[in-house]
Amino acid sequence: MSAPGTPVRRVTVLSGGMGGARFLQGLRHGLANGLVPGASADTEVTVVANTADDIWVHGLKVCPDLDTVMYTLGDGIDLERGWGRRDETWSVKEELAAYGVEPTWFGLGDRDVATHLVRTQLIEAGYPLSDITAALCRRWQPGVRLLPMTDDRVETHVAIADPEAPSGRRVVHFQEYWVRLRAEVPAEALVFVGLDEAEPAPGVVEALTETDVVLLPPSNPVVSVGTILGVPGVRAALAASDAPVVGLSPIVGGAPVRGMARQVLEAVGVEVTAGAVGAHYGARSAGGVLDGWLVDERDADQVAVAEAAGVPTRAVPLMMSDHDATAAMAAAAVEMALELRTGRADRTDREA
Ligand code: FO1
Repeated sequence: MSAPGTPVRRVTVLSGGMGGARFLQGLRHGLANGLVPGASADTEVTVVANTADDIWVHGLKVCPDLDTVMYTLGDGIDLERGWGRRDETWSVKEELAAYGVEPTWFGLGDRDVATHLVRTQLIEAGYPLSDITAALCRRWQPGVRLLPMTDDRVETHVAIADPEAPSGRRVVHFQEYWVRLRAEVPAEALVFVGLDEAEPAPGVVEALTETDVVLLPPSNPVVSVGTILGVPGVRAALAASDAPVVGLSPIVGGAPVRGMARQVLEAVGVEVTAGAVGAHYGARSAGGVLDGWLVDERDADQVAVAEAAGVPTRAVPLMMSDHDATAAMAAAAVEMALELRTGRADRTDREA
């Protein structure tokens, strides 16, 4: 923890895929252009990324959220799709389909396949995912330290209705739910396979305790940020950290900006509103994780909802329409963190 008034030298971001990656682009833009209060171009950003979207396909280990952050910040992402490489070709995918090999619904681009081949070879050579991610980032130079939430295998699976099944339900991998089923059937339950046995990857606990600010970007609060928080030891590290934790709502104007937050929030019984998500994360003073919460101006009515749960909340523009808009969101979050930290320091002084 840096003493009050010291600039923000380190920021840690708990990120999913697309939403988190876009937010990180804006944060990086803001830091480089002096737009983030108390921070500078030298501020170090560490990203702890969700790995529960990971899937083994065609014998390859695919890590969608790690790759989306790496490709986005390394300028290799296909901006239209929001995942995978730009200037992509699909010969491998087409040839696999010609053999009738499943899953045909999950497309691996030819350039993307190289990433999965390197990752899989290194896994088979015995390297942990955190070392492998660091090795891949040596090529992509994302400008942040990118850590998987854990080196252990964790996969989100989704229980859906299946009249033919004796139990009336069957479980599919998150990617099948999201990509093949397009999240068009209700997610009756979420199962985070391996999460309870997982350990934080090397550097993750320190990234939460030895930092100046922790940000929860507008990623999915259940299957992205939620899974990171679910890794045993992560919540305890946040609770022990001196760094203020500020989150940004992924629900804007009463609806998820993109992705399937609606289906998974309903699966865990959380109302699809900016206030309910803030309350779901909870106030750190009440055993939750947030010191502050940002909602969009269109959801100003939700400020009272989150504050009723003990979470100091502000309404600011939250549409990541371009890098400047996103940088302004990051600046608002860091500014709130600094005020909360100072406020907390005052409180601590008073208590001392
Ligand atoms: N999303 C799709 O909608 N269709 C796909 O075929 C697909 C393939 C794919 C391959 C690699 C990868 O890293 C991501 C891929 N995604 C695809 C996106 C993926 O489902 C999402 O990035 C996250 O898992 C959800 O946040």
